[in-house]
Amino acid sequence: MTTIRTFEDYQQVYRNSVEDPESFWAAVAEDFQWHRKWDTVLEWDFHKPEVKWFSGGQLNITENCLDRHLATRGDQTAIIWESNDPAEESRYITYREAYHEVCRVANMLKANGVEKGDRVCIYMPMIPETAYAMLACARIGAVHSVVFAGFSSGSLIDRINDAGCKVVMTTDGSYRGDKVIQLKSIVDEALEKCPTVERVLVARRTGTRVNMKPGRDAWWDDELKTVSSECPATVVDSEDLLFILYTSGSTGKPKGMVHTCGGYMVYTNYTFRTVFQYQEGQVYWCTADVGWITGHSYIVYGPLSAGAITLMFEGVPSWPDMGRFWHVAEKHRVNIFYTAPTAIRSLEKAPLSYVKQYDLHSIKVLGTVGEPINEEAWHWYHEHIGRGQCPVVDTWWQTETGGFMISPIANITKLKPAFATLPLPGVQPAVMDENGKELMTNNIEGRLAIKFPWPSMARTIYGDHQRFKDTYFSTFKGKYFTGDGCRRDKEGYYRITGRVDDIIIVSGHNLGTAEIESAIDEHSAVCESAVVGYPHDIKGQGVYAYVICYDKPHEEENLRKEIREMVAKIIGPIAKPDKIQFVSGLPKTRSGKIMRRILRKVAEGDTGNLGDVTTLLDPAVVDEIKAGAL
Ligand code: 7RM
Repeated sequence: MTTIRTFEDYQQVYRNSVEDPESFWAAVAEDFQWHRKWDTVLEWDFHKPEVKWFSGGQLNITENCLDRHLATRGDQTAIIWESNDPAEESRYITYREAYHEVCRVANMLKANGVEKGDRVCIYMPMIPETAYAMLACARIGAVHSVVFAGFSSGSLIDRINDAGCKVVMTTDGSYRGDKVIQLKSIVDEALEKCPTVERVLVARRTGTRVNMKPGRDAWWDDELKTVSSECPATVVDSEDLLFILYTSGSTGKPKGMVHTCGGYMVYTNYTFRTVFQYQEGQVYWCTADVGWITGHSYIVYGPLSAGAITLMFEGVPSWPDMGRFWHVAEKHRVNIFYTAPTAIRSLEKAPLSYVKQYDLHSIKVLGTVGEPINEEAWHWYHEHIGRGQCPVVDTWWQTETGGFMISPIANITKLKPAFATLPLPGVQPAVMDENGKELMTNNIEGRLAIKFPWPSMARTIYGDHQRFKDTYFSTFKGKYFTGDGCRRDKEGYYRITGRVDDIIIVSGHNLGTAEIESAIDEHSAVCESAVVGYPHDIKGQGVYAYVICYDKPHEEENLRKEIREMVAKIIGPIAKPDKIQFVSGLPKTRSGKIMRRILRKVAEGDTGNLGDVTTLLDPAVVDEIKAGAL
């Protein structure tokens, strides 16, 4: 049994998955099209580390995402596309259309010399062609490396060169709110320093004038004119590479996380269906960009392999106004809505009328991902978007894990605001203390590790297996180290407290920044906060809080006092912020994660060299923060 419909099912399935992981995952994997069944379900050695799932199995993931749906739901919508511009017509692409489009793009790649194993960089906006590009690579056994189209040419250079990409797929330009971004010229600039790239395929989106380098660059629509709309899938091995996706490390160059075909397919499909309890015909919307792992696993591969209707949105939540998400949700009668806490907090800041003017009754399930969600934002989301009636699945996972690891199961497992709650089937978490010992009881706090492999875990860092080992498998012997801190409460529910480098030790007490932030955010005047530690003569570390208010505070000292009391009440006096700086914004990366490194430096009084700030969404906030440092 692998399907979960009740809490008892969950307990039973979870128990089976831990007692006999191989039988469990073999049963899940039965539900896919394989050209050849696997010889072994799992081979692993966490010391090397080496992990192989469904070894000997042969498949093509796109046959599972497309071909197999043609008979059953060929005329059903696969992708709903909503433009950046609310006036532009939406697109509804059926499974059959998607199938032919992917075949055409796959043939275009072949015609341009791409072969099995070649790396292809995809630097494109949120348009259906981007999903086709990913699937087209997979169709012919090429390895895609999607680079978020908000990254600059410098980041693009590093990623193209690290992967040794042969081809770049891009567009003339992209839309983002009221701005047009010249994507092709960013590519041109980058390619001066990318010797491995032989071809650039350019799709039209904005009609922006671009330079086409003869012999290197070709227009996508011209290329497509001459290709067939059928392309037999290249049969690959389970452990062949599906994609590389770069994620920033705390130091050094970005890490190219490697995901392979069989395990990734099985896991993203199973977790998508299980966590959201997806029902045939429902409209599912994940607001992430395909440039992040969330877009890979839960816009493209998970939903399409499950035969779902997946909505792809090109725009931003704040344009033309702060009601855009809710407008789109109403327009397409979205049933499952999945977004990030950072988006929730920014939309919560806008007047409630932006929500109230739309009918959101179609929404049945809500989800979040990306960072710990504070309780206050959780409640706002639950009450105002979910009408108090929809479960909020707080999905904890990572680029490295490929899919959901710890998460509620919609309408089946219990919710606890700010908790990712319980491990999914096959996931065996361990909470470790400072000495590397596993804490075996409940009501404890420590570092989160995973002690058994799961099918979609990253297999290596591209070109640097040693770094993979050092980063993830050296902290705790024989376990995967997540880099996150967590608490396991009396009932065994997990709350992720943030990256462990975000743990503050105040007078010997470990405090997770996320928990303090959550408490601060409970104050009605506070919209968002970020907490870091700084050296403190007596306590070792003190608590420094950066706080954004809905309105500029009149009585700063009073408000500081109230915030301190709030934290004392919720967590305890030990966690009271020593310093509170009011700010208008926080230094965030483009995927919405706060760059605490910068905040830490400012709190330490070291504002000289803040390191690389080029990946920030809005580098200007840094100056304001420096100027107001306490
Ligand atoms: C999917 C994604 C991974 C890091 C991870 C955590 C944080 C993600 C949650 C979360 C608390 C969550 N991949 N994180 N989801 N923290 N609750 N539900 O975000 O590679 O970009 O980031 O994000 O710190 O280690 S990621």
